[in-house]
Amino acid sequence: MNDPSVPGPPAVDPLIALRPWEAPEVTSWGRLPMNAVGRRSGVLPLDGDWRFQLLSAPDAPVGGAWTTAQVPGAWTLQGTSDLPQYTNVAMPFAEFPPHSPAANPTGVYEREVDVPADWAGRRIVLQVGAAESVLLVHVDGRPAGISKDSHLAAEFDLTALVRPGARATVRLTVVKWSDASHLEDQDQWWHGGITRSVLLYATDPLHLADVTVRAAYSGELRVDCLVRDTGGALPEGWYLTGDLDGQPLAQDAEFDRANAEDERVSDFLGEARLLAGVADVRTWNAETPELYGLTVRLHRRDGTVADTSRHRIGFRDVEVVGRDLLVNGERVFIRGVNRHDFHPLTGRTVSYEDMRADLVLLKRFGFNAVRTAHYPNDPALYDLADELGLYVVDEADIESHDHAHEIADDPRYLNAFVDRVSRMALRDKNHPSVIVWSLGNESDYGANHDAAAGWLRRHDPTRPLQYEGAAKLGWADPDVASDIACPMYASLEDCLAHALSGKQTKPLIQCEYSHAMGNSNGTLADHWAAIEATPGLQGGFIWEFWDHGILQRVSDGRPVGRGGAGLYDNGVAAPGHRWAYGGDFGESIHDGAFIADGVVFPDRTPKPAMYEHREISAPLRIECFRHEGIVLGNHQHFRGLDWLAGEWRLDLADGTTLTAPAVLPNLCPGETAAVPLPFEVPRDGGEAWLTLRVTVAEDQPWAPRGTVVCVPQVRLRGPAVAEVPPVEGRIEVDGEGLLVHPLLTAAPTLSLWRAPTDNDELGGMARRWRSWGLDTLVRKALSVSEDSGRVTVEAEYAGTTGVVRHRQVLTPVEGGVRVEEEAELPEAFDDVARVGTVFETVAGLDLLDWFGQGPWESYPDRSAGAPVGHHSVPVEELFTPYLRPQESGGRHGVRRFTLSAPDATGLAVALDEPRQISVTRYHAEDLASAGHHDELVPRPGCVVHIDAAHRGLGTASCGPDTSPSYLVAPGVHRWSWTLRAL
Ligand code: IPT
Repeated sequence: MNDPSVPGPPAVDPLIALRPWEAPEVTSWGRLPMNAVGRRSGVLPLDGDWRFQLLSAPDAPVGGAWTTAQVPGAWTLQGTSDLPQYTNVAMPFAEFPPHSPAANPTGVYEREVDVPADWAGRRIVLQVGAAESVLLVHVDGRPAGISKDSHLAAEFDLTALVRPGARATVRLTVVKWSDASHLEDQDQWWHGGITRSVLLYATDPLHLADVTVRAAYSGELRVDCLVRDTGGALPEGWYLTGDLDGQPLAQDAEFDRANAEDERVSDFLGEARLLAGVADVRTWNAETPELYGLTVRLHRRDGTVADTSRHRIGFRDVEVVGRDLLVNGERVFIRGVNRHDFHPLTGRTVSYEDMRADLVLLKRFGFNAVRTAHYPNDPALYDLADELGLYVVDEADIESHDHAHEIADDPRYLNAFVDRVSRMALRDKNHPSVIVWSLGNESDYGANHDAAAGWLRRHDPTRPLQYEGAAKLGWADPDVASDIACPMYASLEDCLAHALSGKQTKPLIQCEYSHAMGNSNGTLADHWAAIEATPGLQGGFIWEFWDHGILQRVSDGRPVGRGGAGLYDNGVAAPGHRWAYGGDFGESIHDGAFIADGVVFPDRTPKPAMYEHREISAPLRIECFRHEGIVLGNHQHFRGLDWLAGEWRLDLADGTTLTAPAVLPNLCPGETAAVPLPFEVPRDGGEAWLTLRVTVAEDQPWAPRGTVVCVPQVRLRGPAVAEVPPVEGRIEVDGEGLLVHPLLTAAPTLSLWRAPTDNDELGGMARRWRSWGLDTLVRKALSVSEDSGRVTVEAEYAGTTGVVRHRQVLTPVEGGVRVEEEAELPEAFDDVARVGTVFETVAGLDLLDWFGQGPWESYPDRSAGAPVGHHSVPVEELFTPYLRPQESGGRHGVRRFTLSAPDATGLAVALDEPRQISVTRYHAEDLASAGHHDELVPRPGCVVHIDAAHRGLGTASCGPDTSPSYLVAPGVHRWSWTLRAL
C-alpha cells in the first residue's frame, strides 16, 4: 500500500472519467485474454460477504453507509431497494443504444485481501466469474481494469498492484445499465451484481497462457499450447510434457522444426504442441461419454515444472455434411432444451450440485442436448455435459432484441460482437460436449455477425456454427453465419415442406420449438414422428428448461433470497409465499408470466410434458405386434441395449394385471428383432395392453439402477362394447331438470369452456371464447319429460353469438344412472375448449382410480407418454400447479374411474369410450380469476369434467397452435356415461 514503487491513487478516477458504460467500443481494459488453461492450484477464494453500497449512478460519490452483500449473488435478491424486473423483448429503459439511464444502480463491493507471502515473485491474477453489466476493478484505489460481457469471467493481472504478505483493498464496482445492456436483452429477469465466484490465483511468471485440445474420432490428439512470461521474453530452454491417462506425451519436434525454419516466426513465439495417436480409442458421444484425463506441464530448462494444466477430454468429430449434422459420422437426433442459469432463490448464481441436478434430470427424461440460452453458462455446466453426455450448442452473450436491427450493423458494437463470440470459444473450445457455436440470439443479422463468424471459422475449424437470425433469405440461405438452419417456432408443416422441397442445403434443427409456457407442449409427439421419418429434419431445442419463478414473500412482496431453501416442495411455494413472475415486484414495464415457460417448475419439479418427452425419446421401442411376436427396436445411435432391463406387464380392462421379466435382445443401434409374447393372453377380460417397463440395468452416472427410462406399449386387443341394460326405477331431478344424487353437490351440466391456458390466452382463443360468452353460458331448461323412469331434459345454453342445444337422457341402471348426452354447437363456435359434462361431488372422495392413460396429466395432443393402465392417484396430486392458474390436471383416454373415500365408499363412472376427464378442487372460473396459487381456495368436494371432446394444447403462446385434428368441431357431439355408488 505504501510501496513507493507503485503509483498512488489518481486524483481523478480514470475508470469513471472514461464513462465506459456508454462506450460500446470499450469492451475491456487491462483484462487478460480469455483462455482454456483451467483453474490452477494456489487459488485464494474471495467468495463470501463483501462491504457493499448501492449508488444511484456510477459517477455518484461513494461515501454512504456500507452494508454487506454476498458474493457471488445478485444484489437484486439481497434486500436492496433495486428489485428484479422481467422483460422479454422490451428494454427496461427508454434510452437508445449506446445510452443508458441516468438513474443507474451501481454496486460497490469492497474487501481486504491478504495476499499470501509465499506468492512473492509470482504472477498474481484476479478472476471475477461474472458481473453485470460493467465491471470496474480498483486495487487500493488504483485502477486495475474494466470488463463487460456479463456471463464470462474477467481476469486481471494484479502483480504490479499488490504485495505478497501485505493486505490490499479490492474494490469491484458493478454498473447495472450500460451500452452492453442493449446486447444482453435476453428474455429473463434483469439483475445486478456479481453472479459467479471471485478468486485470486498465482502462477509462475513463466506460464501456460492457453491450451487448445483437438481430440479426433480417429484417436489423433493435438494439444497446442501458448506459453508466456510476464517478463516478456521467454527464458531459454522451456519445454512441455504431458500425459493422457498416465501415458506420457511428448512435444512435437516436427512442429518446433517447422517453426524454427519459418522466417515469419520470431524467437518470442511461445508455441508448442503435444501430439499423439491413441490406439483403440474410446470415443466420446452423448450416449457413451468416454473421457480421458489430460495433463499438460510446462517445464523450465532445468526440468522443474513452472505450470500445469489439467483437462478431461473426449475424442470425437463433428461436421455438417450436406443436410446432416454428424457426430462421429452418425446423423444424431438432437433432443435438446434451452437452458438458462437460473435459481429461484439466487437468480443467476447456480451451484455445481444444482447444475448437476439439472443435467441428470434432462438425461433421465431423454434429452441429449442443451443450448446455453442465451449466453455462455457457468463453466461447470460444460464439465458436467462432458461427463454425463449431453451435446451443447454454446451461445454467445449477444441478444440485442429491442434494437436488433440498429446494432447488428453498428460499427461501434463491432468489438463487442467479436469479443463476446471469441471469448466464449476461447473458454469452451476443449469441451467435447460443445458441438456447435452459436453467435447469439434474436439480434437481426448484420456485418457484426459476419465478423464474429469469420473469427470463429479461422480459430476453430472443427465445429459448425449457427445463428438463427442469419437466414434472411430462408433456411437454404448460403449466409456465412450459419451452417445449420435453426429457426425458432417453425410449424411442422413448414419444416416438412422444406425438407421435401429438394432445396434444403443445411440440417434443420430448430433452436427453439415447443414453447413450454404453462400447460403446453401439445403436438410434441407429432413433431418427433415427422423428424424421425424425414431426412433433413434432425431435432430441436424445446423452449425452455426453467419456469423462472422467483420465490417471493406474499406479505411484503420481497424476494426471499438465499435463506429460502425448504420454502417450496413439489413445484409449490409454501403458504405465505409464491412464485413471482413479471410485474410481481412492482415493475411497470414487464412481460408477466411469459417468464414461466419451462418444462420444470422453479424448484426443478418436472412438469407432465417431461414424461411425454421421455417416451418420444425412448431408446428401446415396441415397433409392432406381429404373429411371430413383439418387434423391438434399438433407437440409439451408438449404444447396445445391455445397459437396460425390462419388465413386461399386461393390463386387461377387467382389472387383471400380469407381469413377467423381459429378456432384451442384443441389438445394435438401428436394429430390430422379434421376441415372443411373454404371456398367454386370457381370452376374456376385454381390452388388453402390453407394456414394456424399461429401466436402467446398472447404475449410470445420471441414474441409479431401476430408474425408468421409457414405457413403450402396444394394444393387443380392443375394447368389448358392454350394453348396460336399463332397470326399473326412478331418476330424481329438480324443477330445472338437474339430477339429484346423494353423492353430487352440483348436478351434471354442459361445459364448453376451460380456464384458459397460457397458449389459449396468448394465442387469442380465450378472447374469442369470452366474446362468444362461453365462460358465462346460461342454462335454460326447455323441457323435462319422463317416460317409464327415463328422464329427458332438453336445455339451451345462450352464448352472446349463438345458442347451444343440449339434451340429457337419464336412465336408471343397476346401482345408478346412465347419462346419455347430445350437444349441438352452432357453426360459429368453430373452436371451443371442450364439449362435455361437469359436476361436483360431496367432500371426502379423495382418491381417483382409473383405467386409461396416466398416471400423470395428459391431453389429446400430449398423451404419447401416458401409458394405458390401471392408475390410482390422490385427488390433491392430480392437479398441476402451473404458475399462473389455468386448465390443469386432465387425464386422457379414460375408460372408467372411481372416486372413493378411505372407507371405499364413493362413486364409479364408466364411459362409453376413452374420454378426457379431470378431477380437481377448482371450477374453471376459480382458476381463470386467480393470478397465483396463493389466491386459490380449494373446494371441499371434487369438480369432475368428462369431455366428449377436448381441445389440444398446442404451443400458441409462442409458436404454432395445435393441429386441426385436435380442435373441437362445431355440430353434434354425443357421449354417454354411467354413474353408480360404490
Ligand atoms: C424467443 C426467444 O429467443 C426466447 O428468448 C424467448 O423469448 C422465447 O422466444 C419465448 O419465450 S423470441 C420470440 C419473440 C419469438
